[in-house]
Amino acid sequence: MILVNKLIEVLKKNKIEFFTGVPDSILKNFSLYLEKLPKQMHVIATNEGLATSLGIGYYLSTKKIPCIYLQNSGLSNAINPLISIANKAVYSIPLFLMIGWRGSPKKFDEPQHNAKGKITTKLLKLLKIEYCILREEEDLKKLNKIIKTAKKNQSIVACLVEKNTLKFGQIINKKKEKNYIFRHEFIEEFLKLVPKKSKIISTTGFTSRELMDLRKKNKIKNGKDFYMVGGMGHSASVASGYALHSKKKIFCLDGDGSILMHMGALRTIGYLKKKNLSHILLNNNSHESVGGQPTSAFGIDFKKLCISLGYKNYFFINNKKNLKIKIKSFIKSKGPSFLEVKINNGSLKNLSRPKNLNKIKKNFMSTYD
Ligand SMILES: Cc1ncc(C[n+]2csc(CCOP(=O)(O)OP(=O)(O)O)c2C)c(N)n1
Repeated sequence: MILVNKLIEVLKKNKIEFFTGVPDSILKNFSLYLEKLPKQMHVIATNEGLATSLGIGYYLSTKKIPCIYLQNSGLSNAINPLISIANKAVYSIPLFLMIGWRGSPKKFDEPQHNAKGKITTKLLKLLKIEYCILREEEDLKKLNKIIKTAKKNQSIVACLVEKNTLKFGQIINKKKEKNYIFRHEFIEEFLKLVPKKSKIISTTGFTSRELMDLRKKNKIKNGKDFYMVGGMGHSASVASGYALHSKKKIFCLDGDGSILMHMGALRTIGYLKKKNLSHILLNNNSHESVGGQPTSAFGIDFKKLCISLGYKNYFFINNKKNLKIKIKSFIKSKGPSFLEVKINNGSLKNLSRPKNLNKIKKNFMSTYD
């Protein structure tokens, strides 16, 4: 166990004062510390490649090393600027990466995390990124050493953090929620109304888990689901690829963190103009599945955005009033249609996790009787 304050002490001593990244559940106690910092010192980025690039820009203007934090799944988003800009053989820009190590071989995790966890150290080696593993306070000495290496060699270094390593001393009281609908209330009603032969592709985190459990609980056979347990930000593109070659009605259940991560996907949907594609944004302005850290979705006018990108219709729900009627008219509309649902933070308890992924894929791809 490592107290976040002790970790911060090491970073401060090394003049690391700027933080940017995408939140991760392993690093959520670190995020609690970062929440207090002003925008100039901490930016929650929409994807890990952008975080890396923000860090590169910060170095170019200040000559100081930035801290870029991410889940190891996001290392793939970061690889392009890491290898093609910051790498020693290119511009040799010193960066410090703090990586939440899901699927570390020492910890039990889900299939998608195990796949990435196993190759994370290999990837770092391949990228020639020196790293240390943080498990105990003693390991902070190694951290101090590799940051000094980054400075001296103008290189990229990283530390890997396993589950349940970082502890935060204070108790944080979360702000009171607005009076919107809950994600599960919307999904439950939507599932009851979804046409029999339709397909649903749902985003990473609580959305997929709630969809799976609510389908089971209510024994709903209408529609078949594909849970995007990994590949955050790509559910809308998977849905577009499906819609392009199918006549079936296809729904994408998305999150605001996820939509922001690869927002270009919205333009592809608007450009392709598939009538059978309907896109639902469950907007809680936060990364709820990894600790509730804010996204930057607040203030976006999704109506103007989607219509200008080529969607045909925009629908809006923020409470339970006329819920059925609103969902029905969204389902009936000719796409591409966009439905923004403003939701409170708050999820069902004891959610199960999609496990038999091959079976889920086969069921999703199977035809209807
Ligand atoms: C590439 C990548 N980066 C980070 C994560 C960690 N992660 C899992 S779910 C999630 C939050 C998703 O936020 P949002 O789409 O708004 O859905 P919510 O959790 O609020 O339901 C994050 C950051 C991930 N799985 N993949």
